[in-house]
Amino acid sequence: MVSHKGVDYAKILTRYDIKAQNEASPEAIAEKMLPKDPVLKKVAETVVWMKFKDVGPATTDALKTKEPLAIINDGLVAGMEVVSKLYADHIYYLPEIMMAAKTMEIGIAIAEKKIAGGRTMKGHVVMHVAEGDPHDIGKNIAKVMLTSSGYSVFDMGKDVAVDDVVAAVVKEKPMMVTGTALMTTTMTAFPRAAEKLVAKNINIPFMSAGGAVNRDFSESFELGIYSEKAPQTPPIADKVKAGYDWRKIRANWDDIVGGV
Ligand code: B12
Repeated sequence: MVSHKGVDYAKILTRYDIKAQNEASPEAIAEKMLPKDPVLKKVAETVVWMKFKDVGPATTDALKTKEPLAIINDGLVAGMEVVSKLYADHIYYLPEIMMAAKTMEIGIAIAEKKIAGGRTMKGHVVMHVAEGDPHDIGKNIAKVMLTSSGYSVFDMGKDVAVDDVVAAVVKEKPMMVTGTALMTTTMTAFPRAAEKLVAKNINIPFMSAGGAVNRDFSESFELGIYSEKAPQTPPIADKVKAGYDWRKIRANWDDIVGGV
């Protein structure tokens, strides 16, 4: 009879499928991506696990030791980045995305209130999401960044028709207009809107942003400038305020956003 004595089964039987499954579990993916700071991690986790009852207390607690913008960028948005990864990996689907986004928005609304206000406004910006595009989370974050840096914002929301954008720019007379597109089918609205502005002799920078666009596209039409991440918006706006036109922003883009 064959003896099994002394056999180390761990060296023979390795269930690679289970190992791979464990490494690709939502918990393991989140653990790799979540912030290391325990306070911010707690905030981010409420977004990842869609705990909309916990996000308020976690954000309020974090506000005792952290700056509101750090909580937004490094906590709430960091959590949403994990959610985007889980979606890309087909672990999360649209309902989870919606609930996570809602959770993040509750946290942002609480943190936003603690951003020092009451300053004189540096300038006015019109913001919108491209016609046909419902993705407004990034735009809302960029709006928080701009308002907290002292800019007033006319927020046109999502799925905004090109002609409405042009009409708002004519009426609001902003120093800059921003457009967000996360869908490749909607980004072509930006050159169309910019062309209509040029035809009206309006010469303000048109910042195009969002996952569907890149710097090459954003600089392919007159007025167009690029912003890759929401936190890059205030430094660019500061240069517009300082008198840089869209050509000068393009030429100095790397220096302006450097490190952000
Ligand atoms: C959340 C989400 C949704 C939500 C949107 C909720 C909302 N209120 O925004 C819902 C569920 C509604 C949705 C719907 C759809 N979605 Co969707 N969605 C996403 C998802 C998972 C995350 C986007 C997100 O909010 N990320 C978090 C934010 C913080 O990131 P962000 O937007 O990229 O913003 C960052 C930068 O881009 C930048 N930024 C963004 N905007 C701005 C603005 C300014 C001014 C500045 C400076 C910077 C800036 O700063 C931010 C970071 O700092 C993406 C996948 C992904 N990985 O991006 C798909 C994605 C965008 N969706 C996609 C699609 C196809 C759809 C649907 C068509 C799906 C369907 N078949 O029904 C529908 C739209 C239907 C319609 N026409 O109405 C595709 C788009 C593909 C493409 N390239 O065209 C994506 C890429 C998923 C995929 N991989 O296929 N979606």
